[in-house]
Amino acid sequence: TRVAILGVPIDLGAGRRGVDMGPSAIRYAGLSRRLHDLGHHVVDFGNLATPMVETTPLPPPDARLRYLEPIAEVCQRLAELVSDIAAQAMLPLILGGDHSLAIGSASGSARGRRLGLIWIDAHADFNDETTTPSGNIHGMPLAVLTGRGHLRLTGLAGKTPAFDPARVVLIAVRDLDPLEREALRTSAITVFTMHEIDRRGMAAVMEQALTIATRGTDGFHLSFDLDVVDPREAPGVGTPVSGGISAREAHLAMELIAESGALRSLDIVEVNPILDERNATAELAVELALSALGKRIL
Ligand code: DIR
Ligand code: MN
Ligand code: MN
Ligand code: MN
Repeated sequence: TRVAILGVPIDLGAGRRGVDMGPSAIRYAGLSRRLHDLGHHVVDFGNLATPMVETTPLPPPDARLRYLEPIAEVCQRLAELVSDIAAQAMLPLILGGDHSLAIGSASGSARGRRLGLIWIDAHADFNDETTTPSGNIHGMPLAVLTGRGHLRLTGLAGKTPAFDPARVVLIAVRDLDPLEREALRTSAITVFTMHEIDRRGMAAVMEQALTIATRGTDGFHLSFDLDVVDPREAPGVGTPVSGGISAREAHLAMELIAESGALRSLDIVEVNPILDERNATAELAVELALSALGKRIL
């Protein structure tokens, strides 16, 4: 496969600083070389230009969509680029950065084709400006991509919603805000919480998830938030939540995704080097990307 790496060093969507350094940490952990050794043709497009907190006007303290304009502008450019990359038959691999960037990457990948969406995250990222307790846009991308949110964000795929909720699956969620939870319960998104994973196992959950994301679609986009992994194994994330999946379960999910042959684009997001332990979380991110792109033990 021809893999196009693209970094998005943004942290305006998160409540804590530091995920803007994620793309560097993941590259430093050897992403490009190891994908090449796996047999892929790798092109690194470098980083998208992104504004930083220090040079961006502060949003009002009660803002419900913090940094909307700069985030919308970044996501618009990102959507164009991802769409162009996909049109050249390359697989976009987007490195974050906070999860707000998925509004751009997933929208761009869904332009001109019908994709499913697999969202692997401790959180649902299903808030909008009326349900958010934080105002942070990284808590909103899944809502935006299924058609709920600010108009500056919902139209980037050239269609709204960018993804049909019936072809969207959320996996390993364990931390929901009260109003976000109600919105999720009434949506057509399929949700496999930690409860379903504990009960049925990752393999059975992924098998069903892949069926949902691929039925009648041209493949799917994967958005992987490192905070889905238990903080004991992935400490370098901005919003750790205990009781997560193990690194092995995460690998199994990625291996089954690779086996499906239907992965069209992926995000690896929310790696925070400031909070990490000797780059362990970035190294895990690389290992997981390799599994998603076909690495096998034997
Ligand atoms: C929370 C946190 N639900 C919010 N979301 C995070 O601010 O909306 N997503 N951390 O990854
Ligand atoms: Mn080569
Ligand atoms: Mn997330
Ligand atoms: Mn998360």
